[in-house]
Amino acid sequence: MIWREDVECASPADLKALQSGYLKKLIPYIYHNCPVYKQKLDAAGVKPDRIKSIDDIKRLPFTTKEDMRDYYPYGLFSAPQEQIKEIHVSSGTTGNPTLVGYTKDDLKLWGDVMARVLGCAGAVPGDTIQIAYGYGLFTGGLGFHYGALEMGLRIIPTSSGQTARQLKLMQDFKTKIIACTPSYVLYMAEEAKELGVDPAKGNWKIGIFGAEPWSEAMRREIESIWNMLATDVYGLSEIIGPGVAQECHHKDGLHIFSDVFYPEVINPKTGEEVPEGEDGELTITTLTKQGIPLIRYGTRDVVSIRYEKCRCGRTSPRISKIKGRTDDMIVVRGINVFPSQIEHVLIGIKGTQPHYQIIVDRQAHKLDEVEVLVEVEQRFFSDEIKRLNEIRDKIRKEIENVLSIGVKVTLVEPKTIERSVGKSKRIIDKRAL
Ligand code: DLL
Repeated sequence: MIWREDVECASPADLKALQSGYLKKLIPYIYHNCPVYKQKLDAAGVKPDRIKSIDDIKRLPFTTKEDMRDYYPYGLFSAPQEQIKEIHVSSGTTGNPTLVGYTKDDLKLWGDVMARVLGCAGAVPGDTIQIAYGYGLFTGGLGFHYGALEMGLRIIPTSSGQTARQLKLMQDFKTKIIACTPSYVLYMAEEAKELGVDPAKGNWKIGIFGAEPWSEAMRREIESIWNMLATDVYGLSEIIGPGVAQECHHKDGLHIFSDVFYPEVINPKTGEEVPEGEDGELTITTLTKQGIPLIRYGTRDVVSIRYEKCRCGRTSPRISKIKGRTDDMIVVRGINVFPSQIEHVLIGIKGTQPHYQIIVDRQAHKLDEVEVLVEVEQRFFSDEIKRLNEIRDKIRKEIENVLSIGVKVTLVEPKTIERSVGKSKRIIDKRAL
């Protein structure tokens, strides 16, 4: 079933007319309601009433992750606070988290685009979906929930974790669609086998996996173990959460809902659009959001884009799988981790050195593991072992507090971690992503 066939299969000219109409309304709206954007647009010499077509987007200034942090909490909002009905946050680099707020209409939009995600993956009204993305401040659980409500699915809102129970509910309620991170579904398979459940035999047919990078090899593995179609879903909190792009059953690029999230692929060095098919930073303008609309937001996700029509009939542009990041963020078990967050913790702990390394690994079908090597002053090694353990536990607790995931901390003597002349190598990612 094709959800919103009218826009997803629209001719390029009709799509452009729709986008142009939205942009013409958006720019005066943010200019008059958000002082930060007024200043940015004035500085770029943009007169809101001169915006006539989507092509004028090239004259607009970019919005960055730093802007989100610098104007925290409400600086980038265009709607008054009393109209904000829901708030989500995701981890920022240091200090302030990234905050997003939704008006009632934004929540409706979220439900709509998520219903389109579900439709694109092959769901039809009446299907049963198990939502094993985390519910809470993370946008995964509730985003899928709103979309499933909008489409009329039967929802099993398990959230993440409690794997044995997930597996039981999947069997008892004949789950057809499973939504979670790709690493979690592989982990579930392992647990299933231990519990004597054959993951290849069940009612499940479609998986909607995202929130972290995964490879074609991982897709093949998931599809053969679970005997289901494994599709990729992309999104980020700043834009809306999940609901920005989704693969159809051809699995040949993620359809980006460009009627509402206008994509450009930009060379970060020049600020110019790269030619079709070449890699660059995915940059998105939210054409219809009200609470915190963003113009030309640099996602820092590296993709390429194609505009040709898909075999499924959709004309919406397709982005590649996420090929990397323009910054040093890594995603571990669906959680965004910046090395600077760990650095921040270490700076606050006496006796540690600012030399550390993060090792991320994934044993077959196990969840990602993070080990942080930290150099501590030599004197700790001549002290009692108790002191060494105390400082190790303190570091571990503080890092876990900031990152919200379990880590292993290993203390090492000064000068153990390799020094580099240029950019230091903070992360060793051993996962085959
Ligand atoms: O991860 C939203 C989401 C929830 C997407 C559930 C899909 C499913 P954030 O926590 O703000 O939001 O993290 C966004 O995660 O900029 C990417 O770097 C990464 N990411 C998200 N989806 C994918 C994907 C949610 N399919 C950041 N492939 C993004 C690779 C992804 N990376």
